[in-house]
Amino acid sequence: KVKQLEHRTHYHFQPQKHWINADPNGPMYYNGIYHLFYQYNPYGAVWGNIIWGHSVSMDLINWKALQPAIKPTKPYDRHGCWSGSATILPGNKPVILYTGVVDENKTQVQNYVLPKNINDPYLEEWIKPDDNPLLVAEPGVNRTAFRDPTTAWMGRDGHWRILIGSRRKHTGIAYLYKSKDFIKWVKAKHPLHSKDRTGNWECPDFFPVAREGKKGLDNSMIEEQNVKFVLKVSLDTTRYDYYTVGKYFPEIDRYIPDNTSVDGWKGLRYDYGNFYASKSFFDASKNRRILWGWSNESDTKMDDVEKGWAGIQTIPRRIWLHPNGKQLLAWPIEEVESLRGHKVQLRNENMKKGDVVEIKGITAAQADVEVVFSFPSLDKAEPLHPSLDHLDAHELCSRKGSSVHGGLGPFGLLTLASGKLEEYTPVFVRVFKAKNKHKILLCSDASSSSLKKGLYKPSFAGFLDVDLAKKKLSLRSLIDHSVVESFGAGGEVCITSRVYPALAVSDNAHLYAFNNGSETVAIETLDAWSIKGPKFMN
Ligand code: DQQ
Repeated sequence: KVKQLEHRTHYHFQPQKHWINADPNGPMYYNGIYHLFYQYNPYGAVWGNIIWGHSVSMDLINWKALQPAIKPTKPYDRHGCWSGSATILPGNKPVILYTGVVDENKTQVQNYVLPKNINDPYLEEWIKPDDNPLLVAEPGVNRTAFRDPTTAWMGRDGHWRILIGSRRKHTGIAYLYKSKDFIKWVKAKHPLHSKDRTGNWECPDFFPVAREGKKGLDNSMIEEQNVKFVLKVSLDTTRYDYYTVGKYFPEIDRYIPDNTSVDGWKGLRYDYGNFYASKSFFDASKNRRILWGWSNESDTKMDDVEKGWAGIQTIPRRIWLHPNGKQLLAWPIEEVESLRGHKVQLRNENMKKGDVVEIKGITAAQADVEVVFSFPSLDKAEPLHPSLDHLDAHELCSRKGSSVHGGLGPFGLLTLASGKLEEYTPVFVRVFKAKNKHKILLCSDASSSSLKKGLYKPSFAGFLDVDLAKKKLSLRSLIDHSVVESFGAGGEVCITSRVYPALAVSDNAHLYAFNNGSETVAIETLDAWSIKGPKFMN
């Protein structure tokens, strides 16, 4: 019981018990209500027996749990109701496409469900029309890697289009299917996109983004002026979501990533930490695009079983195109601020090398912290030794952790820390002088997060591409018992860590700011709030 409670999150979405691989399924806003469906095992805290759990909300923060929306009942989904998406058809009619698993070999087909009663504000019951399955893998398509239909978009020709994730040998593929009536689907001659040596593509997501501003766009707004496109895929071998920003050519139904977007393993990430099988949707009530992601556990299966639950959803994030046009920015939806309670703040506090400043007066295990650090110059940034120059951010972070002294940094926050710093999850910045410009590392390092053995404690990290002319860097962290979700430089790099401290739990958790670099760093502004638990009604 104690175990169940001490690491359970209080304001992140999770069902009362058992497993979710959240794969946010079919998120949508419909007639004033947000719907979230998720991959759920109703019998235990490990993956299996997958059905669609269903919850509804007016604000994406307080949730009401409903009965499961889709369960295996038919020959075409008897072995599992896997991931899928919602589309709102003309006439304001929602429809859900999902993957059904038909046999023990995991043969996959695509099915659809419709609300039983369109006037039920919660859309609680869903029916499976008789013309299912809609789509089976034709010869040449790998039927055990044929899943996760996207939200549909409509082309100029009035035909709907969807993507289905797949692979051919080691090439990841997003197959394109077209339909005039949403029932009869035909595979297009070419996939929308594919990439060799990426393996199976799960949960593809494809959507337009405005070139300027934060406004989100409906998936069918392909003809808008000044629009770019984003294609995200999930790579299952490493539980890794990457995306590219590019151009969609509707006449030939092809997508080509910009040359500033790397396609494949070195691609851009929505989040460099525990974040997988994400999906976005267009929120027509606030004209924004919202991203959900599943944050899996980092402790052992045995721990999950003992806790009685596994898997959470990250806080929904608004996403939009960075003014540089090369990547997305992501920021926790504004509604999370309604949970902010008691606040403390610091202003213009200098931290010399070795200083650790406690942020007292808030519930450090359940908090929201926003901080702007500033520094007088970049001169002390340590040169990046040529032998380290080729390392990716993750590797660099594991070698240059928060306690390894530097020049400009490491500085940042010590989250979920025990009173004597036996445990802490540092979220920090370290600036290196590289060949032509500075390399700015943002790190969320779980390696010191717990005294417990056997946990997965990765040093997650990404590089920030910010202009340091102003000599400032900002950071925000949402802390919730076993999760730390961090946003560097206004959401350029996001990192979610799942951690399970032995000492730094509940009231024994502390929050500090620190500097281990020889350059003095100022906490220009720091605002931290205790976060109240929203309502999760079962
Ligand atoms: N999870 C689902 C699949 C999807 C995978 C099965 C991604 O549909 O490909 O639970 O986590």
